[in-house]
Amino acid sequence: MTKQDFMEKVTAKNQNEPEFLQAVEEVVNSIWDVYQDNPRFVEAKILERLVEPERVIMFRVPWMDDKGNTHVNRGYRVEFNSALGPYKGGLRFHPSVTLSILKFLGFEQIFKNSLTTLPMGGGKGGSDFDAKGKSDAEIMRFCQSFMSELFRHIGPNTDVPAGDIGVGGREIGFLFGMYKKLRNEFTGVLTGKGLNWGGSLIRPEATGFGAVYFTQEMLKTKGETLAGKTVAVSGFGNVAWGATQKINELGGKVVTLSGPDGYIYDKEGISGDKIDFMLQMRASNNDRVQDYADEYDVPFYPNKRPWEVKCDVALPCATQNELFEDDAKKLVENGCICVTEGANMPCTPEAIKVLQANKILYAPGKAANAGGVATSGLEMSQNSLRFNWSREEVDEKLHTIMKNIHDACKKYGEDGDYIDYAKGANIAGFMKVANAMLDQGLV
Ligand code: NDP
Ligand code: 2IT
Repeated sequence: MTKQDFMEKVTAKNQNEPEFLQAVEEVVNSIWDVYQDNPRFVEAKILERLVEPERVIMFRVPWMDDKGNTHVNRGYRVEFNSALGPYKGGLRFHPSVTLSILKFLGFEQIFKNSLTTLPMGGGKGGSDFDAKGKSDAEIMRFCQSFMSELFRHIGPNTDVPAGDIGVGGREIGFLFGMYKKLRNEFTGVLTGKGLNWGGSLIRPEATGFGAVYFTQEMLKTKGETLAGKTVAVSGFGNVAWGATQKINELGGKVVTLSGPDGYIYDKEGISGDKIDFMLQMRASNNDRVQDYADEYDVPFYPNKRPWEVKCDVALPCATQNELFEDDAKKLVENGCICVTEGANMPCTPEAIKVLQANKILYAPGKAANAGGVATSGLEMSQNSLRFNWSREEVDEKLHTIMKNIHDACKKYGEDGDYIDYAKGANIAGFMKVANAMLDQGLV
């Protein structure tokens, strides 16, 4: 079968799932040659099996608002692949959530989790719930209703959800409380838990820290560091917050943040109290980055993306498909040398082509943002040990994992004087999962 035949079959089977097909195509393009070079994989139809989730759970989530009105949302959990360990991956609560988006995220998670070297399979879940304007009590009732179905399908050795867009510490708390009540069990069934009830130090910062550690490793290959560099960040949520902290620590300057409403430009740099203000914006559920411009009297550009700003490094940390071909061209024109994906699949395939053709350092999310799930893996280990590591211990383990992911991508992606990190990440992630699937027979 040719690559085109394969993609045609997957497309026919998964119509109306553009994000999922985008993620599959990207992986298939990278691994096709390696796949063909391993007849054992081809005979066992590893790729055909890999693109089919092991299980998809879809359920009704009814809840009542503060005024007594009834609402119904749709809940999902995509248990994609358990060759390397229990299904592991976040929950996303956002009105844009569809099965296609959760399948793309679950599919990416398989390779990402494989790259961490920790024993975790791939999964993702969530709901089309819109937290905008909701009270804490409404969010709690929604989370409780969501868990009153999900609890049947998860467990510390089965499937371990965590946060993603719209799901942070508060939501994990409400979800955990309901799981514990229904199962009468205090276990490590979710990660991103509060520090005094089983959470790990550094987990909130981990995705952003990890993306910056990965950036440091990439810059090192060019004899560069983050000191004195201007960085454009998108989003203003959990990942953007962690990344902004670490960039400041390493002497870089973050000049932008963005939301669905536009972006802000702070030429003095986002540091100190301004980083804490990001937490306030995230918790306010009002979907606006403009609040930052109002608070600090800096320019706000409505309905625009931050990639038109002159920067050395760009860190998309908001959502999928938020950096397009034209944005990539602008970044190149403005002298940007490195693009690190903090979000999952933020660059479109056309944008990636532009970055790679111009030999810009480019790191795909499944490698660069793996620090979040890696630290979730460390949280699971601590829960099993019934013991907590110190901040320094977790940070050091995270840092080592990110360096190792960088080196694994380099090993499989090095091509002359350019490292194709996307290809490297896909091949390194795939090989482990494919071999594990072969070992475990036709299941
Ligand atoms: P948060 O909910 O904390 O923040 C998400 C940010 O992106 C918010 O600023 C949000 O604004 C914005 N956003 C969401 N949708 C859109 C949109 N359609 N257009 C523009 N902006 C948007 O989520 P996280 O920081 O956790 O997640 C950000 C990205 O990082 C996602 O791609 C996620 O999958 C990825 N990621 C997260 C990890 C984690 O551990 N949390 C780990 C690895 C990757 P608003 O909410 O107001 O819409
Ligand atoms: O996309 C991701 O890797 C996450 N949202 C984190 C998943 C996790 O299980 O910590």
